[in-house]
Amino acid sequence: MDAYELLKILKQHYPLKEPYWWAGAGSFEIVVGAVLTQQTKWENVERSLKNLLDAGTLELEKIASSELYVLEELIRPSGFYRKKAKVLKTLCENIVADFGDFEAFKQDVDRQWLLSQKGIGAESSDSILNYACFRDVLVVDSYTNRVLANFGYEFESYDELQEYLMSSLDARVYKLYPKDTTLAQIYARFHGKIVEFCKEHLKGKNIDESGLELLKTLK
Ligand code: 39A
Repeated sequence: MDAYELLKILKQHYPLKEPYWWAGAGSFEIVVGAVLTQQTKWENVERSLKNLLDAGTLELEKIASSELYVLEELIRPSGFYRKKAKVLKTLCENIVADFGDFEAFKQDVDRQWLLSQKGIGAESSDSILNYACFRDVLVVDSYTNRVLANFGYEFESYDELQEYLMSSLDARVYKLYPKDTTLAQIYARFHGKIVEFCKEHLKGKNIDESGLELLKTLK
């Protein structure tokens, strides 16, 4: 499948409100969202983020220094809250220890550092790199995997799927966007449009009839 053709179709049907799709792109909130969103619905993440915000805890230093049991209660809506609270607190402690503050983290962090953090996998790492740090990294997830599987494309690993898509989103994509649009932003929007498409059209592992109709020109 040519990801450029997929982007062209999704672009017509899924206009996005936010420039990077994920509200709050560039902020610390993305780091928290990227950890909490694993194995749960986005609506549950939003409830946890609101709890953290209301408690005045949605900041790097606050999470790093908060008591684990307090954090657990605040993020309870997003499930697996004991594990996620520990992962999040440890990640924040390590960001403070290794980078000092969030701005330095945004500038200097790399994928290897993120992947070396306990409980942080490829999807969370790439979400942080793209949506918080504006790096040219495409996030792939189970939605992306399932869309491609519906067209007969199977991949052995996250990295293989990512590499395949990033290489077919070539220089042609810039022509679809205003001149000052960055590649990081195009990747963010592509990922966002796939999520929005899947929320509407993915039924289990399969794309429904109206979804297939939208994508009928793809091979
Ligand atoms: N599954 C998701 C989302 N659904 C989302 N939004 C809606 C805005 N984000 C940011 C991440 N993962």
